[in-house]
Amino acid sequence: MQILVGKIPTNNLMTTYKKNNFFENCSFVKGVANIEGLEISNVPEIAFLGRSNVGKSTLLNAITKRSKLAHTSKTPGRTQELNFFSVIIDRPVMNIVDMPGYGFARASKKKIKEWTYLSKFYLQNRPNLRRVFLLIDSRHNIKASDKEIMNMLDECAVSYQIVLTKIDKIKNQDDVILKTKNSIQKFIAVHPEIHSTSSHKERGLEDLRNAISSMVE
Ligand SMILES: Nc1nc2c(ncn2[C@@H]2O[C@H](COP(=O)(O)OP(=O)(O)OP(=O)(O)O)[C@@H](O)[C@H]2O)c(=O)[nH]1
Ligand SMILES: [Mg+2]
Repeated sequence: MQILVGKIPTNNLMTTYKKNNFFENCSFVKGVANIEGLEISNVPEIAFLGRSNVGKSTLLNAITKRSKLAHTSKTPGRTQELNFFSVIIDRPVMNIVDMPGYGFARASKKKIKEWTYLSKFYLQNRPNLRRVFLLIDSRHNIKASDKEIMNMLDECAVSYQIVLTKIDKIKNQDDVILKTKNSIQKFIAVHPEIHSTSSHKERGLEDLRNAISSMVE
């Protein structure tokens, strides 16, 4: 599809993009339910990954300041496809992918198998994927299912970074960050810096926006 193909902008263009409220130029492109639906793209891409209900879709809405861009829900298993969004400023400059969550026990075995297959295929075969933002609920720390994903990302050398979510729900933010830092030490492809965010209270969002938009430079 035309919309997903574009050139990497130069630094000067990036300055213009920042002035133009980069993330407000983000729109939905398509949902992909199987590997046949994945299209090759040379536009820098980032993805939001994490356990079901961790707040991926809500975070996308928060950073784009568009409350209805991605569908969110109180119940886990809301996002059921790889949802592609694109920041378009004259031409596509970045793709953002909101992924289905893992660890959702109530979905059918068939559905879980399909999502797992599609997600793994996507993560392992995406040359334009600049970084995966791996969201961790700040109340729950890194679980076995997260570690499984981190090992897989390490094995296929996909760069990823931890984003703590829902920090409005915790009191001991520094302790949680320290604990998380300790638990990621033995992983290889993980970015050492941890983002801590609250979509509801708009905390940590500007740092995350800067980290994401710097990837088009
Ligand atoms: N307190 C609080 N709740 C949040 C925050 N971000 C998301 N939530 C809530 O967490 C729930 C799940 O949010 P979603 O964004 O749908 O989660 P998801 O990771 O996209 O879930 P799946 O699509 O099922 O994988 C919703 O009820 C949100 O309102 C936050 O910063 N603080
Ligand atoms: Mg979602």
